Amino acid sequence: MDSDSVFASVVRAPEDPILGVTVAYNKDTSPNKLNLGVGAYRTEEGKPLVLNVVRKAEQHLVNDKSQIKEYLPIVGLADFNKLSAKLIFGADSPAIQQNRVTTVQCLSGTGSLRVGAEFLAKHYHQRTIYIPTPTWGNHPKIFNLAGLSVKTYRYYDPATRGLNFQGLLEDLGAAPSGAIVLLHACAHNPTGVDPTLAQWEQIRQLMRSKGLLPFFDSAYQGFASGNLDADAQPVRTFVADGGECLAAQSYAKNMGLYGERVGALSIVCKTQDVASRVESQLKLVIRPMYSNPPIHGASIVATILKDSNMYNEWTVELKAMADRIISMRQQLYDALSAKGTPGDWSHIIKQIGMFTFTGLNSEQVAFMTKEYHIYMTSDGRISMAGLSSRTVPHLTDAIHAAVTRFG
Ligand code: PGU
Repeated sequence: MDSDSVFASVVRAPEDPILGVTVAYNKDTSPNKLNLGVGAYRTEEGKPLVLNVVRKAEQHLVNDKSQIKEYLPIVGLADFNKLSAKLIFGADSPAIQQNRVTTVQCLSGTGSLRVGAEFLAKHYHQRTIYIPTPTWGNHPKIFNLAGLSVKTYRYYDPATRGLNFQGLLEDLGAAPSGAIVLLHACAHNPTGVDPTLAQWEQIRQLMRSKGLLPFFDSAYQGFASGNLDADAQPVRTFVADGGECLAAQSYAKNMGLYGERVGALSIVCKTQDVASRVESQLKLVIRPMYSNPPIHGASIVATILKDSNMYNEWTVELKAMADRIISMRQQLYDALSAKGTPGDWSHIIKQIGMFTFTGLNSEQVAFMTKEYHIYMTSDGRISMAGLSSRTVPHLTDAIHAAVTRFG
């Protein structure tokens, strides 16, 4: 009997709005089903992709008898941390040369955000964080649980399907001095809308003049433009001014290491001494949470980043993924145009990164899932990486029917 259980009063929680889409997709028996929910890269054949360079690095690790499975230090693999900081801040970053960056290996992007948030909740004087509307659905949950108070700033304008730059400046301008501001480093999720470099510069000036603390979430470096340096440019301009910031990096997308949970948190400080004290406290955050991070994924990343041949091979494979996504945008846009689907769909080719924020409403999404077996998040976001030339016509038919029916 249920009532005999000490957990009888536990109520069923809803599925996660993003990962739950995959759960529903897996239950669907239709041969035409299509998962455009989770942001995970698929090939033209619709299959998950393990990069060749990752296979090569793994082979290299298997053959290397000096590789052991001991515990890593609390902060993770030293090489991985150094190389990760170089990847995001640039090889010639003065902040790195001056040893005022501390980097700790964390459990992918999510874990890096969580460790950073816990550190800020404990040691930073302003416990308010501003996140964009909309943003990745896990952001408010991560920051709330860590004990930060979450507020929002305007970001997306549904009317233009572009950036609400004026609203953003007003909201950050009205934020209390010292507040933390979560910024998507590139390829904003879910909107696919990024500020231009000139707008970034204005954001930087405003934030520095008010002493707002930037916390970058870099989950898509290389996925926006296909170029790792170009995608890191916004972060680098904030570091170049000598100010402080945090950055959470994920290798889930750009190395296809989703399930390896490999990422890094860097905190750029004013001086080497502050950085080393900050690191000592990060260890106290990590130790009771998961003690120390796993070794395999970080070893793959370090192997690739430190070998110039493998690094170059990676950039080629990364560019190919980014290019395939860009070509999917064009194909979907062309197909909707050819079909005469009502509405302006030019945002599909203007937005960047993994996602298109289609503007389809939850009723239209539910219709597409029920009638066409197309799975996506209810906010109308589709993962362009889940699409292929073969499935563009099916998606086009579904969007056309949804828009015509519930226009
Ligand atoms: N930050 C942003 C902006 C993200 O979009 C994601 C992943 C993460 C961090 C965390 O990624 P890690 O896997 O922890 O490195 N968002 C994807 C993946 C599914 C999910 O929600 O975790 C998405 O589909 O939005």
